[in-house]
Amino acid sequence: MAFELPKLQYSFDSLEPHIDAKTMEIHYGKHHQAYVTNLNNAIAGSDLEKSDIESICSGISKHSAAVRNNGGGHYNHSLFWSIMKPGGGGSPSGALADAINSAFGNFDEFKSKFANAGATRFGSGWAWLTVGADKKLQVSSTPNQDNPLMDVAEVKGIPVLGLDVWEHAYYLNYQNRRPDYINAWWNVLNWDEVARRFAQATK
Ligand code: MN3
Repeated sequence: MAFELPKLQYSFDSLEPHIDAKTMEIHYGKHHQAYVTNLNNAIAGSDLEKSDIESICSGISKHSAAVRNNGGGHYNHSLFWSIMKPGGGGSPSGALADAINSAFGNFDEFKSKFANAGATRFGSGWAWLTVGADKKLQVSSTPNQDNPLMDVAEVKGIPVLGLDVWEHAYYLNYQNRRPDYINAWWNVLNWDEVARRFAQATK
């Protein structure tokens, strides 16, 4: 069973003005599609065709660079679309809010730490909020299309929130102003989905 581009649950223009329609169209339809196509090509005829994407990531050191880059790209973008929504933003509640306060002091401290992880990631990569082996929340970043599920990641954990800081995610609207993109991105966050992932990762 080949990997497929997940269906986007909202229209390209519905995250405006924070993320513009053209960026969404190209990012989803061209970039993510290319990761899916190239991943399928890279695993064609191998046992990995029977694996799920999480298992492929967790054993990534055993696989080719093509599987690492495109498998990571597929997992990361699938997560990214799901944790955004039109009219999102605000702040988390319940167990997720408690865990954020416990790990980072308060929500603003968390936002600042996460934004800094994204802003200071040199070149292309991702910022992450993950649940570690101790079930506590942690902030980290990864280069390229790596992610915290991968056995090569410096900080390993189960991702509940990820932010794409590749230039292709923001350049049309924000040019070189990555911090402005990160600032705006909080307005489209789907905290219900982040909370769902947190509950799954901590149960
Ligand atoms: Mn991207």
